[in-house]
Amino acid sequence: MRYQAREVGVDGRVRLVLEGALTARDRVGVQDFVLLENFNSEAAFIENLRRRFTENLIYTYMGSVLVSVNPYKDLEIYSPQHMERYRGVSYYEISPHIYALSDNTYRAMKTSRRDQCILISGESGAGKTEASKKILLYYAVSCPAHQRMASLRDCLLQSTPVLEAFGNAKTLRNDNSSRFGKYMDIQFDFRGVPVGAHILNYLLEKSRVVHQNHGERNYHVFYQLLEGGTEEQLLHLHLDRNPQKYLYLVKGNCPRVSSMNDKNGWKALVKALSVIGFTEGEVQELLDVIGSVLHLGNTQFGEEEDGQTYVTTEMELKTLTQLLGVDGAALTEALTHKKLTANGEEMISPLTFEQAGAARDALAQAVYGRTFTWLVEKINQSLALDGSSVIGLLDIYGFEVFQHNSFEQFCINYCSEKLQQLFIELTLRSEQEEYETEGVAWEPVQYFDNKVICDLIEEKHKGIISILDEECVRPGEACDLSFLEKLEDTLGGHAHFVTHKLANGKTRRVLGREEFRLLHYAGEVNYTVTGFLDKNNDTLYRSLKEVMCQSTNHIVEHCFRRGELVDQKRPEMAATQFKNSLTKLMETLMSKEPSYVRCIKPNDAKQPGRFDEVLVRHQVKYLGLMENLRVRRAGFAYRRHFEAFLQRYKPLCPETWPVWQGELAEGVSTLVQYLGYKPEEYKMGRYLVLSEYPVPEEIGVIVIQAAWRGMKARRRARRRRD
Ligand code: AD9
Ligand code: MG
Repeated sequence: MRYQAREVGVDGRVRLVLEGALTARDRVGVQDFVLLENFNSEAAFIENLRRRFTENLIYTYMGSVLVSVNPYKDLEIYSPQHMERYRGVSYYEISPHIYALSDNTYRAMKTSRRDQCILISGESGAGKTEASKKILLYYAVSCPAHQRMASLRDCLLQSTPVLEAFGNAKTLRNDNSSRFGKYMDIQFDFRGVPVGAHILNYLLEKSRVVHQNHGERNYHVFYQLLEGGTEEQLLHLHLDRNPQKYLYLVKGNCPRVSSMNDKNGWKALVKALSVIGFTEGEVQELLDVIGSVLHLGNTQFGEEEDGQTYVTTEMELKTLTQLLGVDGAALTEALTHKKLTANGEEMISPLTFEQAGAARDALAQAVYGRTFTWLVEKINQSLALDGSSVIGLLDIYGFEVFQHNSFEQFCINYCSEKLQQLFIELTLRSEQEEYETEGVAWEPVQYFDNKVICDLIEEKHKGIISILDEECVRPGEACDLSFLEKLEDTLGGHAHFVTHKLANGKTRRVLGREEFRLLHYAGEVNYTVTGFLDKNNDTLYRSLKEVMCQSTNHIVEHCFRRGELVDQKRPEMAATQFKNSLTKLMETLMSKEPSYVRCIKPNDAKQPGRFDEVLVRHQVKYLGLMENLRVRRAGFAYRRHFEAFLQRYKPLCPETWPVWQGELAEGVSTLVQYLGYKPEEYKMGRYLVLSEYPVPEEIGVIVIQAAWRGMKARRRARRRRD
């Protein structure tokens, strides 16, 4: 039996009958790639995406994976009425939607009592964050809630504008690019009521605070404050509305973004902070921190003839010390000198002009980065309550390539590799292994396994991160270039690693002497090693930490703990910390039942209605969508243990209802034959029944209802007779 699905549009109109209505299908394509006649053809796959995109049908299924194409315009498909339409409805009854995936995941959590997670992937600007916001909205609005849970719902929704203001920025790829990773656990009680949540944040791109590439901006919050803050607030912070006055905001030469309204962003942020429960005092201190970062950026140094460095911007420094709540003289001293401890004795040594500038930038990054973590902690406090089941939601930075790629892109793209690895692990590989275990005849589908690139980056002793760490602690002349040399020595000849040196001693012109190229699963990226060591070391002079520890601003004081000063152990370096947190994240995700949203970016111009086939084809390729489809098509997307299958569907067949006395496998066979499955549409494994389609549950419901009605009618008739 092949389920005949109509595509009921989100507007409620029937758009197409999948089987048969060829004219409609020609126009809007198929709603599940599994139904594509020519499922081996990449051209047919992309044509299907294009047709749907043209009709504003941005979602398409591939079995239970949801493929989403960024429309770059607001579609009227996310209202509460749309949510209502998707609640409790089977996948195939209505047009594919992010709400359908959210609802199915929710129901799977409730019925199976297994923790779920939704993994959203795709390159920068493909629509991951928008997708995660829609999912969150769905749970916050459409799940059953108690009166007292209303505040939790508000906090959940309001966490987004806060984290976006502080953690998102305009890049060349995306006007609202996430510069941090976010994993959120939404906790539900045994009735399915959301009762709490917890956010984990991953590596914020701190370097953006002090430097932006051309055409990019610093974090939204700075522009929002200058544009939307009240006169009194700006007066108190000694800030001017013109972002051009702040050196930390001018590097990208892009103070305004047409798609962003900073004033409204500020209003949303202030409201969100208040809903989440930030006190007025906390908000004021938070503003002081934001203002202090801008003043720090304008703090300049001069050089005496004897080489001594001094602060030239006295007024800036005065405001800075007021806002940070620290001693002015101590801060000046710490910005221009460093403390060294040798043989138990403390020595003060002056910083050069360049070193003082670097110390200032390191302080700005530390203050901002730690404040961001404090914000996440505060939000978590407002959401904290444990539930019995969890839906995890992962929205993390997407693969990105710029003209100039540094340590940050290296970490972001490494993260993308790990997520792809997880996808392969959980879909392509495990599905195929399951056929073997089940003893089902199967023709293996070939796919590119990016483990080789993950290993190249993270392997102990030999991987790029290990080599970087070693170089960071090597005494003597270690520098970015010596790191590159080490990479060449250890990894030269690796199929996914390239530098300007060729094996025959000649040089490769296309790469600079400070660059290495990684052949990522999603494309080639040239990384410039400049700054790798510093960024990985992520050091802040001890004397600056000491000053910050004494701050009267509670946020700063909380962020710079005295314990840090006495701790002799060297903290893990940035890349290793990131690697370890990703490993933990992968473990968390592996322990849950995954659902996938694969986001596709239709064009690089961020414009609606433009479908760039070359760009889309590239994404379809590296996301492994064709392989994914082949696995689904060649195999059986739906699988159930015999017992669970019988238990659920036995009312549909008179021979298995109410009790099946024989062998489980025999009962399942009887049932599927009764349901009209053709032999090629299902397979019996050792313990599982595998089928191309799920038994449409609504059929079950209708039949059960009919049976009940029949039974009741018979009873009534009997009563009347009696
Ligand atoms: V990054 O890796 O964080 O740089 P994302 O998160 O994948 O990236 P994002 O969700 O921020 O991309 O989407 C980029 C922009 O596309 C948004 O700011 C919207 O303007 C636009 N977008 C994305 N999805 C939708 C949508 N479903 N409806 C309307 C959308 N616009
Ligand atoms: Mg994002």
